[in-house]
Amino acid sequence: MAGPLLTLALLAGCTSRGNPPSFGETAAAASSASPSTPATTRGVSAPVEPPPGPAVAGGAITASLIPLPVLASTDESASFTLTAATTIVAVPSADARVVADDLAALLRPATGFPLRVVTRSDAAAPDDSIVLRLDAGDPTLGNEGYDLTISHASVDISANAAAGLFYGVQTLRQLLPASIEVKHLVPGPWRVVGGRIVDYPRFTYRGAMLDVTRHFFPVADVERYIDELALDKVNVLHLHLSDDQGWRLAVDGWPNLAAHGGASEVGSRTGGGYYTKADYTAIVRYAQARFITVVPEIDTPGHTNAALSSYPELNCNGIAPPLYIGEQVGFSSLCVGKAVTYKFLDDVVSELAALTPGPYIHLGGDEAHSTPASDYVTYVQKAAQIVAAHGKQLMGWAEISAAKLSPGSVAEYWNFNDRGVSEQAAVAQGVKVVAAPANHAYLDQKYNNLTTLGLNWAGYNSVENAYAWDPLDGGRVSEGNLLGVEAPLWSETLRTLADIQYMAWPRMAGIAEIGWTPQSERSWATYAPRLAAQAPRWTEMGVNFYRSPQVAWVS
Ligand code: TNX
Repeated sequence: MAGPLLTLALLAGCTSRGNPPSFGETAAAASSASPSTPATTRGVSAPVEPPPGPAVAGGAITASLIPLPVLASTDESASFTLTAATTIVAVPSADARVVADDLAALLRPATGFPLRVVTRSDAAAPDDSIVLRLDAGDPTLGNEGYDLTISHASVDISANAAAGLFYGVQTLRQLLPASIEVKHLVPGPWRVVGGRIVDYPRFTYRGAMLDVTRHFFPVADVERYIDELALDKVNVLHLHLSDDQGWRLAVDGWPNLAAHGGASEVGSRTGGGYYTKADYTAIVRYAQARFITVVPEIDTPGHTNAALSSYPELNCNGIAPPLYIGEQVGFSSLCVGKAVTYKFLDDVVSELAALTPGPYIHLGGDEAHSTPASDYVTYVQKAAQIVAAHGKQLMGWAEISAAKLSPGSVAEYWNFNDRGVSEQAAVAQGVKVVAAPANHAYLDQKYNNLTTLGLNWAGYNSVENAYAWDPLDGGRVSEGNLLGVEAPLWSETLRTLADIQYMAWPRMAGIAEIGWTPQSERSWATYAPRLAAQAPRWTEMGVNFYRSPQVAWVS
């Protein structure tokens, strides 16, 4: 199959994202889209009359896409229309079949089409089909890349691995009319503009963090957020499962953590909640089905009031503090000198590791202002050994790089006020960084002075500000030092799914694009219109996004 050089040759006519003038072409093509675009046919199908108004989100294939693909070419003379006779073909493996079945399930409610799914061993695309092939054979695509061709006769997506097929499907989804997202029958036509996309991510870690401690969110809310994240090719959900205000996961060996420590949240000693092991497993599986890896966080040695309140022996003074429902940080610490601290940690990590298929266990490590500095280093090194003993890699907030870390560890950089010191301490010992600087990536920071939800200690974080930054941090770190990016959503002020959505969207889409699209190809000027095009889709999906005045939203 096509190797990298052949791929480049095949794409000679493509719009290269490496060529800035091509954005001019893209914009021109987008603005030339009109309702009078001729109806197209393919195979033996009869001509389909376009409805009044644009049938596709814009002329250029990239007009409605987030993240922006690496390479894209538009062929407006060759659109594909989904019909009642369209077949979805998986070639050749069970992995492709799973993605094909999911695609059919996604497309059936709005179209009302049967969309038969078949598995074939040969790569030929029958007319009127969407073909998902696990035979790309192109190493440049990696495990997450895909090669998508849309012609009159078929939509053809090939990839090296199922994740790539899934991302090709998310792109196809964004190319279809927004009403494909609704769960009841709506009139088509279901047309996608012709062309080709060859695409793969910049970073392997493209994360969202959700704080379920300051306020607790039930499984169904987390699953809705996962659905929304998957559309933008986010592949990590970091769950912040413990903090001063609440402990959110049942642990068999330490039942009081959830029973007592799970009862509080900000503003309430009788609210809160926690995930049973079955709940947590349901979230992990739901995410996995969308190629999202869950990274669980048990925040230690600080941010532990809920644990100390549940088991006073973890406190140096042996006294249980009351449950905490305020918003302060930095006042609690596990007792670093006590053996029981490591018995506790070992039990928690053991159970968590058994429930978590992903490689990372995040042990927090932020803002441990009540832990003496030397104790902090001792603690992190012991905690790292515990994580390793359970077959996982340690992840922590970048403060952990004050300790000696093993190479597979990951430091999450949030504190932009330290001017890169904590991330460089990680890099200096060969540890990779996930960039989550609070002044750009924090989704809990207010958009502006009119935002009623959220905090603003890191400054206002407008939609443009959350997009227009480079995770290389002005050259403090190099591309190779970064595992990826993440957007944390802290929940001191957030109580409902609608609150989560309002703070996450549209900014999360920008972080997703930073994680996927090469830095050189990104600009606010070309991003803003594509972001604007998400409005109808998010509306159909029921996403309560913030209609920032920085964006000329498509109505
Ligand atoms: C800082 S950033 C925290 C959280 C708060 C957040 C609020 C970090 C690692 N810790 O405990 O929730 O600010 O924005």
